[in-house]
Amino acid sequence: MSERDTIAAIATPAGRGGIGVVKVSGPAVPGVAKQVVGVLPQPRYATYTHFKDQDGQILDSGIAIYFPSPHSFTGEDILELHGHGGPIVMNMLLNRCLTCGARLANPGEFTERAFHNGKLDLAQAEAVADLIDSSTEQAVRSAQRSLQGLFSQAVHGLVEELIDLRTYVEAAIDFPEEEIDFLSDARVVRDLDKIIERTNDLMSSTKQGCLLREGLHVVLAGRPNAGKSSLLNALARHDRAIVNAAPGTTRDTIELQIQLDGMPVYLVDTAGLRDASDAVESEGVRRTHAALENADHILFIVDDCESKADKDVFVPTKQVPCTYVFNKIDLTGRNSGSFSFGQFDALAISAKYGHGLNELRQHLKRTAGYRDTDGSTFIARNRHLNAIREALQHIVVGRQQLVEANAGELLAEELRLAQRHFAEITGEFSSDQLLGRIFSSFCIGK
Ligand SMILES: Nc1nc2c(ncn2[C@@H]2O[C@H](COP(=O)(O)OP(=O)(O)OP(=O)(O)O)[C@@H](O)[C@H]2O)c(=O)[nH]1
Ligand SMILES: [Mg+2]
Repeated sequence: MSERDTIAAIATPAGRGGIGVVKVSGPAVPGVAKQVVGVLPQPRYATYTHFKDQDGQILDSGIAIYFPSPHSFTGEDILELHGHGGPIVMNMLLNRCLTCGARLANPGEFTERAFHNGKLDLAQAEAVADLIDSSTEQAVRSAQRSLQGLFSQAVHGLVEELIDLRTYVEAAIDFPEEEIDFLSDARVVRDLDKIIERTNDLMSSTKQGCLLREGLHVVLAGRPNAGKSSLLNALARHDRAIVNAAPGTTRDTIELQIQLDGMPVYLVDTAGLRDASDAVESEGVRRTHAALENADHILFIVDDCESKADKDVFVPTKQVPCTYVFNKIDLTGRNSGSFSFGQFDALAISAKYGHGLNELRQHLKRTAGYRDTDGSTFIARNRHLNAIREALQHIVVGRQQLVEANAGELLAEELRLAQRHFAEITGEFSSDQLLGRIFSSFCIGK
């Protein structure tokens, strides 16, 4: 572990701005401050000062703030130098700090140190990155709640209940002479059922949190000329893709992001599915299939003017929601709205005139399981969802062991494993490999 190193990085984005900040964290901070600023600034006070190079020449002027350990973001001594936000001047200031005993920080290293020093748990550390990367206002608010610890508290609450139950079950196993016949005790099953219910609740809030972070990938596929590009433009409310009466207009996949009440949605327009007439089109069709592989939801667009025989041309190869969208109802006179089409949900719309688009938006939200966010939504990652799923699985199996086989030891073991999965979320039980992967996905200076 190189935790005793002193690290430095530019904390503000690359480019030009009114101010830029170089952040230094670690035991060499007082030394760096004395060399660059001349003195160690008074703790937590904004001190206007000159930043000097090794020859005593002024590099820049700005604000220096010193946060002594342990009351800082990382828990270590931190020095922030707020100078002018130009790329060259910022680099000169950073290099100056590097020659005074700091080394360049790795991606996410400030947050990683905060985690190791107990300032944040893992879910909160991830929320720092998610907050910065948020693409909707609802995602920001939810990331803020995760950062404040709302998600971690929910997980801890469940872990507390698991620990209580484990203590009871393990005591009964260890001291059989006490004659607590816990196996026939209805309390255990009752508690287990309560924990299962609460885990299910947590799972559904976590799913919502994942949607806010990851968004929903919706692929628009269909035959040439069905109106895929028209629908993309209508949903995006701007003229992004070329629309033309000639079939085979779109050849490349076109992706853009919209939001539906705070849920980020990535729309992918694709080349129409048919036997391609040239090499470029056939590459386009290959890309359509690749996009379909990565879809969370497929909208299969059908020209409602086509004869019935031509309509049923698509069956997804993957287990994802697929909705048939019958377009151009302004020409056929069909009413907008939803109905069933074989095993699929279907909607009737006119991309050109906007009929049925609200129903389509609601349908996408509903099938994704997205609720409008309220004051309790937190941001989450697929990693968290998987951990909760695994934990739930162990609890359910443990309950089964108890009810069907009277096997108290096996129940105790399943509860222990469930607890471990919950602990992966907050980082109390996480491998170095996982931690490395998480923090290295941050940017430098975070
Ligand atoms: N009347 C009517 N015409 C539509 C509607 N949607 C699309 N069109 C027309 O249908 C033609 C094809 O539309 P596009 O959006 O380019 O269709 P596409 O599915 O993207 O076609 P390719 O890119 O060639 O696969 C254009 O002339 C559009 O103006 C609709 O709702 N009503
Ligand atoms: Mg098109």
